[in-house]
Amino acid sequence: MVVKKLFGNTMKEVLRQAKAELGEDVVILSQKRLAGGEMELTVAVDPPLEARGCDANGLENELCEIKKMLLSLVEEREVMGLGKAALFLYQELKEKGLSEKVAYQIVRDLAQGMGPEDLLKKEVLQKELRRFFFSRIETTEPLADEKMCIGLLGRTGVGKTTTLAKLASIERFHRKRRVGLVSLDGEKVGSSEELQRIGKILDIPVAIAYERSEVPKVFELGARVDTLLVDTPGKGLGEKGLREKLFDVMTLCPHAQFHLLLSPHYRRDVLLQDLEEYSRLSLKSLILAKVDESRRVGSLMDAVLSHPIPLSWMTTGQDILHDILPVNKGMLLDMMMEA
Ligand SMILES: Nc1nc2c(ncn2[C@@H]2O[C@H](COP(=O)(O)OP(=O)(O)O)[C@@H](O)[C@H]2O)c(=O)[nH]1
Ligand SMILES: [Mg+2]
Repeated sequence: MVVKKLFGNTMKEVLRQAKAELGEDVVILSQKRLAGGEMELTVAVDPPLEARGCDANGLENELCEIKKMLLSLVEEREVMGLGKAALFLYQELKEKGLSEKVAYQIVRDLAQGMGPEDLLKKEVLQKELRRFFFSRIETTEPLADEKMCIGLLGRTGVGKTTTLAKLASIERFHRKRRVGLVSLDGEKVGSSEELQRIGKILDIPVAIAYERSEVPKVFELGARVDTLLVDTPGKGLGEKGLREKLFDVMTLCPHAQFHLLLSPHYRRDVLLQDLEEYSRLSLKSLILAKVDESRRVGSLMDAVLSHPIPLSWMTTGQDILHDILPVNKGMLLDMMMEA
């Protein structure tokens, strides 16, 4: 599901714009008149099948696989056409955990700007690889001075609650803001005790919405703080009405931003599955979690390079006061190539 906000002078005008951009099947999630008189409409629509990649069933799935195989054969032939050095690099990148598709994109990009003999020079190659990474991966700094509502998404165990505690600590102690922690994850055993513990350590209010009906009450906390941090359960948007709870959050906090946590712990197909599941919401950034636990970040970088979502933070340990830092692209590239 794609969620989008549109603006215009009248409801009719915005709706027309929504239908023109997203098709007749748009569902209206919320509408309101802004202080300046403008209308704001939040709508959702399922992306068309072809935009969802190879996730159709049966025969279509098989055709998709065959298409992918053919493409990779064509790519391998083309890499060979770029010379021996390009082929070595292509194979090395694949060994580091990158997919054929991304490895080919990199080699083709590098070979375009370099002579064949340059590809054999280690230093030139490293410099060019760095240039490619720095130009292809965007970063963002989500912490702003205005009121914020930050929701973290991702599978169970990826590090959402710990990362929220780290963000709460930055907001509370470094940026001296009023912080509140709310959770939509009322199911996980011990999750409420864990949140209460975090709330106590950081001296911040904590509230949990077990049911959808409790969301508005719990989000009243937002009025008393500068930064509201939102924890979520980790079994996908379909779990116990999470999607609907998140829609309510978007209505209650129009400035809400969502971030997806990915970790090098997981295989590439799992990372891509999470990206597909959660990018149905509009994601502000990806957070790379637990990069201290595995130096093999190739699959993670492959997933990152396959989606145009910027990166924000990376987390590097269990200490909620220290182990988070803005994404460092150079460090990630070094980790990938040295693994
Ligand atoms: N090594 C390491 N462990 C982490 C990191 N972030 C979280 N953890 C640990 O991973 C486990 C699951 O984290 P948690 O925040 O509960 O995950 P959640 O289920 O997504 O909320 C806990 O034991 C955390 O202490 C990190 O950056 N590095
Ligand atoms: Mg949790």
